[in-house]
Amino acid sequence: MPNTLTLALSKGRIYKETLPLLKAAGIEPIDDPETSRKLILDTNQPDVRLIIVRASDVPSYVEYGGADLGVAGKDVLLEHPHAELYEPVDLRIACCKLMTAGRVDDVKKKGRLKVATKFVESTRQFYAEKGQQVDIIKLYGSMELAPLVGLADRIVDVVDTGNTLRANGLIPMEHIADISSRLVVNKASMKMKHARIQKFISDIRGAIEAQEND
Ligand code: PRT
Ligand code: MG
Repeated sequence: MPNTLTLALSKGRIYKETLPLLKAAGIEPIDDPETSRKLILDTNQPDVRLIIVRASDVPSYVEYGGADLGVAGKDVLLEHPHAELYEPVDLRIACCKLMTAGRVDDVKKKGRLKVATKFVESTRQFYAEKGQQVDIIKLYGSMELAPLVGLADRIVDVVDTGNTLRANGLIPMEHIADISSRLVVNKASMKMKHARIQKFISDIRGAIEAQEND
């Protein structure tokens, strides 16, 4: 839409951690997506609306113009290496690490590894850079289960406290990347709505700085 800004967010931690930044930038949603079934949320600013999508769908919505802007984890963006997107701001929220992990009793596994992950692109690149041949098994969730039932020797997943790994007898092994969420922008929107988007970006940058000086 010509004069509105549509921002794509996922429910859960990204929504929760983006909200204070939006608020500091003067944008407040009228409905709460955790309780409302609406997928399009109006805000107190008549020209800004939020859409609620799956975390892994944010790059597609923004690349193909379903949204002008979005917030996506770097882990998700790394899975879309050819996406035509601008990534102007590191929001420094939803921080975690992309890591390999495996069973405590299987640290010295020799031979070709089977690696289960939903992060196929990052995993392929990580092992290729090490010159290590592996078999990658694509999963969509609950990666921690794979080594426990013999589906895989290793997983690649995002880790915050490591509690989920530990609770399943797994330990983090190699650090692949530091992850935080990024503001992404549709390329055509950046041209067509340049002034409005630049204002949004500078408001958000101001909100991040204010939060860090708290
Ligand atoms: O849930 P859905 O399949 O729809 O998508 P999603 O799991 O990708 O979304 P969501 O909302 O869970 O995560 C959104 C983004 O948050 C991710 O893309 C990451 O960039 C970021 N993030 C930050 C995390 C975590 N921290 C995190 N801890 N994403 C997932 N986790 C998982 C972790 O894998 C473990 O299963 O949360 C669990 C708890 O982590 P520990 O290490 O504290 O136990
Ligand atoms: Mg999740």
